[in-house]
Amino acid sequence: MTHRASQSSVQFARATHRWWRDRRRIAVAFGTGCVVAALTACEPQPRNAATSTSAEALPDIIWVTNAWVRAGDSAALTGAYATVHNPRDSAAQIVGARSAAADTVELHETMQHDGMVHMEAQTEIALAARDSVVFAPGGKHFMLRGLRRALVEGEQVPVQLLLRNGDTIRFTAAVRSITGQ
Ligand SMILES: [Cu+2]
Repeated sequence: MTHRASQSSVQFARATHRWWRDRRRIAVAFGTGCVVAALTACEPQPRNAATSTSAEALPDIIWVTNAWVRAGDSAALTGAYATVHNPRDSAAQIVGARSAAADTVELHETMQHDGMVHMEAQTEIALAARDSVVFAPGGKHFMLRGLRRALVEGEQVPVQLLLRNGDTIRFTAAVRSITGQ
């Protein structure tokens, strides 16, 4: 009985030692990861030079991924969403948007004040240098007012973003169901 007990306590001690050793290794690996991440964030990047062959990802072109618009009835209002990437070394500003599918497109942000959710129109949305801005339900979005016709799931809707410097960013947004699926 005594012998067994001491054996298991030796095993426990070994296991604990192993755990500490592994934990130190994990800590070291994690520390290295942080340094790499920090460097990546601070250093100017070669901007997709060698890794990307996509025309959309060429340096100095603001581009859009994951663009979609929520299905809606004619004359109704609906939201469009996307991720806008700015690979430039300087900031840019979205100052407007338009679409052939709607009378007007506004820049909106969903906000919470005193537990109440509401949307605020924005005159400008900043795109920091070498950064991306996500437009998503519950956050920044493009509000399409006065749909010229019903938007049905599976369709593509053209959208243009207007930048303060006069540039226009064109993309198409896929119509998704009301639930966004
Ligand atoms: Cu809105």
